[in-house]
Amino acid sequence: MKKILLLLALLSLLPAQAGNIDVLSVGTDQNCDYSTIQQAIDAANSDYVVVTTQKIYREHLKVDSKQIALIGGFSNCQAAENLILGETKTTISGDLDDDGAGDGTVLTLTGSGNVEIMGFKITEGHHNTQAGGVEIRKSADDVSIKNSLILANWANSGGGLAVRQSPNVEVRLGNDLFIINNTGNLAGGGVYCDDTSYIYTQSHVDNAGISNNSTNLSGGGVYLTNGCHMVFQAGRIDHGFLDFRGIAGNQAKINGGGVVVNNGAKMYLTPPAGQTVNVSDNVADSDNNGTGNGGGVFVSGIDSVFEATNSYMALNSAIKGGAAYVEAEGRFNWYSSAQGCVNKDRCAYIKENYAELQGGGIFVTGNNSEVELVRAAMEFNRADFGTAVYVDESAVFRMDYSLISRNGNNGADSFSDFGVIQAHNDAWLNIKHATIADNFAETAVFVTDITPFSINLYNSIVYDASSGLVADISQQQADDFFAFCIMFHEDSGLYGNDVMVQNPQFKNPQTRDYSIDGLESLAVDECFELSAYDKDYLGANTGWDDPNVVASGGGFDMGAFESYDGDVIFKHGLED
Ligand SMILES: [Ca+2]
Ligand SMILES: [Ca+2]
Ligand SMILES: [Ca+2]
Repeated sequence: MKKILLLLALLSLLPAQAGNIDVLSVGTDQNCDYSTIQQAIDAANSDYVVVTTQKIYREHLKVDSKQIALIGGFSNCQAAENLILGETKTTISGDLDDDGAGDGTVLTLTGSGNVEIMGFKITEGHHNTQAGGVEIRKSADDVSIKNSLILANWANSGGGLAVRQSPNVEVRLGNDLFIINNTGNLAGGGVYCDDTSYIYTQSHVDNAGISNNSTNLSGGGVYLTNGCHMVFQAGRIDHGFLDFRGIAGNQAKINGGGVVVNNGAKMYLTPPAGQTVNVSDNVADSDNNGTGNGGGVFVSGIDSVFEATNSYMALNSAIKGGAAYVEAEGRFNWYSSAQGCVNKDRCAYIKENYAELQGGGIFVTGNNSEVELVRAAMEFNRADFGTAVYVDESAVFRMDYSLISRNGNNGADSFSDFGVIQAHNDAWLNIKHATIADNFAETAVFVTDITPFSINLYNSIVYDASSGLVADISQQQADDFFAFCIMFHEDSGLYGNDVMVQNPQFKNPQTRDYSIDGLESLAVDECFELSAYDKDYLGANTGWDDPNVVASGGGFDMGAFESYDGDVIFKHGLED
């Protein structure tokens, strides 16, 4: 044992009581204080327990009302007592008898006291009523876990990590924490949280992931319920092989391949500038029996919220809602701040998601269920019905300054691609400053059936002849399709007022640049202010009154992009 003067910035949770911190070492050489981690924990209080990599520790650790730092990764006890970290992590296995089957939870944290964990591989935990890897049931104080791997654990709920009965407890996920290949039999393969706790990655964290976890029911990666809050800020935009950042490659046999947000829980993706969070390659209905919605995210229940800024959802799949499924008064908000984007042209991006039935990108259903997209892009999504979006049963779909293009592929492969956006059964669509172009849907852009619906389309461009008609509605239903200040590719359905059939003069549709050529386009300055948002798709101020254009409107351009092409003097001053 060694007493140290604690001026090290290695850890942050423990108070700096200079000279009062004991360092209790665990390992197999003659300098070690203990041979098991639990012995050191039992002896410690407001101390460091430092563990060597000299063996695999087969223990079910319990930390009850102790304030400690648990640090692995030291090559021997001398290095450990001097806090000189080695290259590898210390393995703690929940398989006590080494027969290949876990026998309990690897690490259980209860009571009060801050606990900080780093430098471990936590594996082979197995428990029916707790997490397999790390179970947190704390009455007070917080937990920090970083530079660790929670790998291949099993539980009924929370295979890797579970936070239960821990009101107001904060669980910080630090850099280099990966929760991978865990199984939750009933819910939450990677992470399960069911109280008013807070799980979050800190703002500097760019290397962390909850990936390749699975469940036999719902929430392959993450299952949040009963008011739990989670913030995740790490990820990637590319698809590197064996890159486990973000929330990727998780599977659920039923709902929420990546994430379930249930019963008043909330999940926020808030990457710092220059980063993104990916929810990608997740699968609902992984057993292919036709039941399983929300490939990336499943949101259900009053006050349940999933909100993402500058994030990236790709290659998720499900029966309904390839990227996201929202029901039972849940909310799904998908925003771009148009600042600090990894890819400014596609900053908040829902791309290449697949639904076997409805809503290739998004499916939303039920009274008071709501989806809002702001400065978002949806491209290359596929489904049988609603290649991009399907809105059902009185749900609300809002969209401002967003782009929907290239969804569908004319019914090729195994997807029918009927309609870009489908609205049914009192669905309510409120779309302002959309640019909907060059999709490859069948029948029409907007598809509905004989049930009531309300489609409100303002200040937008729908230039999408490759999807057929604008809408497949009867003359009677045309009253439910209200359009104002719109440029269409055709107007056979008499869709509303101040509607023109014109080529919007996109700058370069071949490269998917759907901003308008402001010197040629009749979409410039045609509209009055109707959106609550004052920045366009790329973050430019909206409503710029081009002095060269004498239009009937109020300076607001149709579509997702405000043009400054007519501003010869200041043209370049408005870009970044
Ligand atoms: Ca065993
Ligand atoms: Ca299934
Ligand atoms: Ca304008």
